[in-house]
Amino acid sequence: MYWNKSYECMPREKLQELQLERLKRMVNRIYHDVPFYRNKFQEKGLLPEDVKSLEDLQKLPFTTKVDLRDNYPYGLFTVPLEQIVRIHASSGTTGKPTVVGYTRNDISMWSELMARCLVAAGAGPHSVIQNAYGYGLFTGGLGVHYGAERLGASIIPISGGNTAKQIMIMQDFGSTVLTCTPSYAIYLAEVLAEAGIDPASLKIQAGIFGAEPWSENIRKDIEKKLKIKAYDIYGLSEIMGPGVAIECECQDGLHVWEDHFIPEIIDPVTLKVLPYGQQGELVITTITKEGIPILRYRTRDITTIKPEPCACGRTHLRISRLQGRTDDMLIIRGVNVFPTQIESVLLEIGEVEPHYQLVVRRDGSLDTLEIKVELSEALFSDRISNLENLEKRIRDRIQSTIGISAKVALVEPKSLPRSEGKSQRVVDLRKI
Ligand code: DLL
Repeated sequence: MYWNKSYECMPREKLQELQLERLKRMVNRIYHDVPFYRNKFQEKGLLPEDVKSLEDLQKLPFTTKVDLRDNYPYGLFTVPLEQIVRIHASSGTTGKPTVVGYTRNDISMWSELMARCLVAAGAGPHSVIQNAYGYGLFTGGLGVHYGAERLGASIIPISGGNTAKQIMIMQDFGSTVLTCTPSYAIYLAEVLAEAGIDPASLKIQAGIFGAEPWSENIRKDIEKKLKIKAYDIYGLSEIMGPGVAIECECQDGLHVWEDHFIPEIIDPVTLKVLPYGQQGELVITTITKEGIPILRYRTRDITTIKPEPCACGRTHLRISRLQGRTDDMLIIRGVNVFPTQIESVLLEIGEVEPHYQLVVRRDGSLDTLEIKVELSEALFSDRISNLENLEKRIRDRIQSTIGISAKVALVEPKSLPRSEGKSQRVVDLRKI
C-alpha cells in the first residue's frame, strides 16, 4: 500500500521540521553557488540566514520559466557538469527549451518518488507496466521507467505512438498498468473498440495518466471504456518530471511529496500567498534537488491545496485536479475559460465523443469561440433536426455553466487530430 511509509505517513509536525531543515540548506546552497539567486536575494536585501521558519519562504523571490530561458542552458545548475548524469528539456511552444540537469542523487530521488507514485496507484513488483509516455528529452518516459525499475516491476519501454503495436503488446505481454497521457488513453480505447477487442479480455487494471489537463468526466469515460482505474499524476520538468504529485486509492486530490517539495498557492496577479482551499497558481520549491534546485517556481498551473487529512493515511498535502494553466486560459469577452471546463460539459451531454477542438477568432473587436466536437458513429447518420437539437443543447449548456456564448460545430467521427503525447486542443487564431 505504501512504498516508504515512514516518509509518506510522517506526522505533519515532523514533516515540517524536516522541510525547514532542508529549505535552509537549499537556500544556503543556491545563494552561494548561483549568481542569479544571489543577485535576487541582494535586490530584496535578504540573506540565507533570514529563513528561520517555513513562513519566511514567502519573503523569497520567485523563479519563472523566463529565468530558466535567460540562463539557458546551464546557468542555474549548482554543480559542475561532471556531476550531472542526465539532461532533460521541456519543449515549450516557442524559442529555446528549458534545460534541467540531474545528479546521481537526483535520479535516485526521482526514482524513489516515482516508485511511491506507482505504489499509490496500486502497482507493485508483480506489475507489468506498459510505458507509453515518450522517451527522450521529455521527462515522462524515463521518469516512469526508473521508478518502475526501483519498484521492481516489469517495465515495457514502448514509448508513445505506434498504436497497433501498443495493442499487440497489451494483449501478448499481459500489461497490467498503462502509463500515457489521458488523450492517448482515449485514443487507445477507441482503437481497441474498432478492433473489436473487449478491454475486459486484457489484464490492464490501472492507468497512470498526466502531463496535460483532463477533467473528472474524462476520467469516468476512460475508466468505463478501458475497464480500469485511472489515476492522475502531476509533474513538470523544471521541478523534476512526473511524480511530483499523484492520486492515491481515494482518487480525491493528488498528494505532493512534501519531504522534497514545498507547495504554495498564490494569486497570479498580486503574487500574494493564498490560504489553503483557495484556487490560484501553484508555486513549488524543491528542497532536496542538487543539479538545479528551484526556489518558488511559478508553475502557471491552477489548483487548490486541500489540507484535510486523507483516508489513505498519507500525511502529505493534496492538490486538487489541475484546472489548466494560466497561459492556456482563454479570456473570451472577459470570461476566463479553461478547456477542461468545456470538456466536462461535452462529456456530461454524453452523445458526442471526447474529441474536441476550440477555435478562437477575433471578429472586429469581438472574440468568438467555436467548439468543434466529434459525433459518435451512431449519431453521425442521424436526422439533421436531431443534430441541430444536439448543437443547441451543447450551446445552451456552455452558456449556462460557463457563461459564454459559443458556436458549436458537430464534425464527422475521427476527423479531429489524435495525439500520442500531449494534445493540442486550442487553436487561437487571435495571435496570428
Ligand atoms: O509533463 C511531466 C509529466 C510526465 C507529468 C508524465 C505527468 C506524467 P512538462 O513537459 O515539463 O512535464 O510539462 C509540465 O504539464 O506544468 C502542467 O501544465 C502539465 N501537466 C503535467 N501533469 C499534469 C496533470 C511533464 N496531471 C506541465 N494535470 C505542467 C494537468 C498537467 N496538467
